[in-house]
Amino acid sequence: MNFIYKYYFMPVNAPNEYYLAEEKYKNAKTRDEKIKYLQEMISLLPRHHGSEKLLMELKKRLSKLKEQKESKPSRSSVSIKKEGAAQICLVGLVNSGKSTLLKKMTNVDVEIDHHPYTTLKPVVGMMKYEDVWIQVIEIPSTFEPEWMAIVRNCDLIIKVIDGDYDLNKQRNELKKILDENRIKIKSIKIITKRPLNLDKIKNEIWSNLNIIRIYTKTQGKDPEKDPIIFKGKATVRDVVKEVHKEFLKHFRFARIWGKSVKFPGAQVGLDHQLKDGDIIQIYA
Ligand SMILES: Nc1nc2c(ncn2[C@@H]2O[C@H](COP(=O)(O)OP(=O)(O)OP(=O)(O)O)[C@@H](O)[C@H]2O)c(=O)[nH]1
Ligand SMILES: [Mg+2]
Repeated sequence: MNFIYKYYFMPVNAPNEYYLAEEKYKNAKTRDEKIKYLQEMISLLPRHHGSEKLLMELKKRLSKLKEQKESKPSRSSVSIKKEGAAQICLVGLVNSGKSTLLKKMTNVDVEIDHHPYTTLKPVVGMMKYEDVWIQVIEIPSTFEPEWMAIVRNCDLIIKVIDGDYDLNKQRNELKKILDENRIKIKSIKIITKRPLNLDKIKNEIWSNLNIIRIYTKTQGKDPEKDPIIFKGKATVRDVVKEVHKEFLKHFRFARIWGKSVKFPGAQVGLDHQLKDGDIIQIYA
């Protein structure tokens, strides 16, 4: 995947060996391997004006890697524990503005810099949407297999497209990367480095997550503040099971207030399909 460098830097006319080393570097699983191939890349890179910037970046990466303690890849380091109502991943080419977007969405303290590859490990933030939290993860643009495993497991991908560069080229590159990693997860696009309407983005994310929030209530009381969260679809049966499995045996009917019924407090059975925001009172 040579495009990352080719795309952002002047052509360096590197020999094929350089790109082979780069490929090995990208596929390297351990820090030692990465260091080895990065050193190879540095030694193979021709020295001229057009390659200065790239050389500097490679050296910066090498010193960062050397500073890092060797950590054995383990399953626990691969997955990030899901928190909140959903997990979404910011996937974009290097320097496209992922960290800046993450900070705007979640206020997390993340390093933002004009140097490429500032983010080398996934960064997690929590974004509030109305009364729920959504976990947002920046995926490093090295697209290493362990990071792509996180993407494969998330609920929605945000393709981060740099508004300063060729949009189509980036879309194609991202599609290629996701295809290569056999990732078929629903995605939306955000173009960065342009005026950003955060509320609009949050609404778009929410509507693509297909999350259903259901608020239970008991007679004469206000609905619970914290909703029960369902993905995709939810019936009264799902809610009853969630509240207490025993209730299923004694279930008589439920009353619903919200979008799934024609009038407030309508009486429904176990198979009734609920909608986001519905309030339910169970009679058992
Ligand atoms: N003017 C402007 N600059 C931006 C915007 N978003 C990002 N940048 C700049 O673009 C550069 C890269 O931003 P980051 O947010 O670090 O990008 P990234 O995709 O996280 O970068 P890596 O982690 O290195 O892949 C920084 O210099 C940012 O200040 C934006 O909306 N407007
Ligand atoms: Mg970043």
